[in-house]
Amino acid sequence: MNHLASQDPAIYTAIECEVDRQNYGLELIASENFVSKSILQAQGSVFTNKYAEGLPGRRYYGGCEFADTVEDIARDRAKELFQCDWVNVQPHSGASANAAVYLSCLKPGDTFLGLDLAHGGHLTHGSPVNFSGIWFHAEYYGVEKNGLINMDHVREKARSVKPKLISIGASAYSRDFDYQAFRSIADEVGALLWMDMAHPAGLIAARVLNDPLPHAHIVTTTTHKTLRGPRGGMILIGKDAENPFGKVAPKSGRVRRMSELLDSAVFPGMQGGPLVHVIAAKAVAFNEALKPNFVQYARQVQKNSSVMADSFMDRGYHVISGGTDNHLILVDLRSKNITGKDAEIALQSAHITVNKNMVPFDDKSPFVTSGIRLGTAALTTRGFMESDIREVVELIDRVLTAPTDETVQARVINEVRALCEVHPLYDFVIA
Ligand code: DSN
Repeated sequence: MNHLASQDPAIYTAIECEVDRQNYGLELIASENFVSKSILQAQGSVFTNKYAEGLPGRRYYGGCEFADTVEDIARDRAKELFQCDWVNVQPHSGASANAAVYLSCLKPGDTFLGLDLAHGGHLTHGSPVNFSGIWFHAEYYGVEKNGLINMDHVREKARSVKPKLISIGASAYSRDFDYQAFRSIADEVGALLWMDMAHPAGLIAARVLNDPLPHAHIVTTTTHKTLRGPRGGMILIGKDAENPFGKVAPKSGRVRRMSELLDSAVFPGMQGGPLVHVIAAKAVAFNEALKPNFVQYARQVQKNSSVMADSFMDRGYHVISGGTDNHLILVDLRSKNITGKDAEIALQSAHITVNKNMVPFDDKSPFVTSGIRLGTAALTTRGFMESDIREVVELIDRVLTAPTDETVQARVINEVRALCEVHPLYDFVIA
C-alpha cells in the first residue's frame, strides 16, 4: 500500500488504525467476521474497473469474458455449497437481495408476514421505516415470553392476515427454525415462503443447522457474516419452478420461472452493474466454505456460542431463550441495572465491540435498549476456543459491573490485547 500511503495519507492512516483495531480488539458483533487474505486480494482487484450489466454470456457491455468466468465460478460454487438449482450472486447487499424478492413477489400494498423487528427480526422484513414496511402491508409474528417462536401462533396469524409472502429469518434470534412447519403454513394460506439466512448462512452451508433450501421457495443471504466472505448478498432457489404468479414473458407468453423473475428483479429491477470485484471475492469465499475445515469452523462457532451463553447465565445474566443454537446470543441486562447503550459504550472503552440490541418486550427505545447482542463467528475465525470464550465473558462482566471505572477498563484493555496476541489475526500492518 505504499502508493496509498504517499498519495492519500489520511485514508492510509485510517486503514492502518482499523487494522490495528481489528487485530487488538475483541470483535463480538454477531454480523461481522474476518475474511482471508485471498478474499481481500480478490476484492481489491482490477475487476473494480469493469461494468458487466446482465448475466454471463448475456452482457450489455463488451470485454466481459473474464467477468463471465468469475461469475460462472461463483455461481457454480454457491450451487455446490448449498446444493441448490439456482443462484444470483449479484446483489450488492442482503437488503438489495431482499428488495429483489419483494419486487418479484409482491405489488405495492400487498400483505406479507415477517418476524417483528422488536423481537429479533430485520429492518427489511417490514419495519415501518424501511421500504418493506412503507410500500407493502407488513404483519408480524413474534416470540413468546420464553424467547421462542411458537409455530401455532404463526399459523393463527397467517390464517387471519392471509399474506402473499411469509418471511423467516432474523438478526437477533438465537434459535434454529422449523422450516417444514413454516412451509406447511405457507401452503395452507397460499403464500410464498422466503428465508433470509443472512446470519446463519455459514452454519447452514456446513450443515450444522437445519437447511431451508428444500422448504423455502426463495432464500436470500449476505455473504459476510458466518459465511465469512466479502460484504455482499445472494439469492438462491432450492428447486426452481414456474412462478406461482403466472407472470409471463412479454413476447412468447411463456410462464416465467422463479429464477427468471428474480434475475430480472436484481437487474434491471433493483441494480445496475454488478460489483465484479466483490463477486470474485464471493467465489473465493465459497471455495473456502467448501473445504472440510469450514465444517470444523462452523461447529466451533456453535460450541463457542453455547459456552458464551452458559458463562453469562452462570454469572447471573438473563440470556434470551435460555441459550443458543447458532452463532449469537442476546443478553437482557435489566437485572444488572445497565442499559444496552451504556454497556456498548463501556465495553468499547475496553476494546470489546458489541452492539446494543432490543430484547423481546423491551421497555426502552432502540437508541437505548435493554440488551446487547454478541456473536462468536469473528473470534472463532481467529482461533478462540471455549476456554478463551469463558475468559472473554469474565472480562465483559468486569466491565459491566463497573461501567464507569477507568482503572478497570485500562486493565481489561491489557488483557484483551494479551488474548488477541495469543490468537493473531492479520500479520500485516497494512494490506
Ligand atoms: N446489520 C446487520 C446485523 O447486524 O444483523 C443485518 O443487516
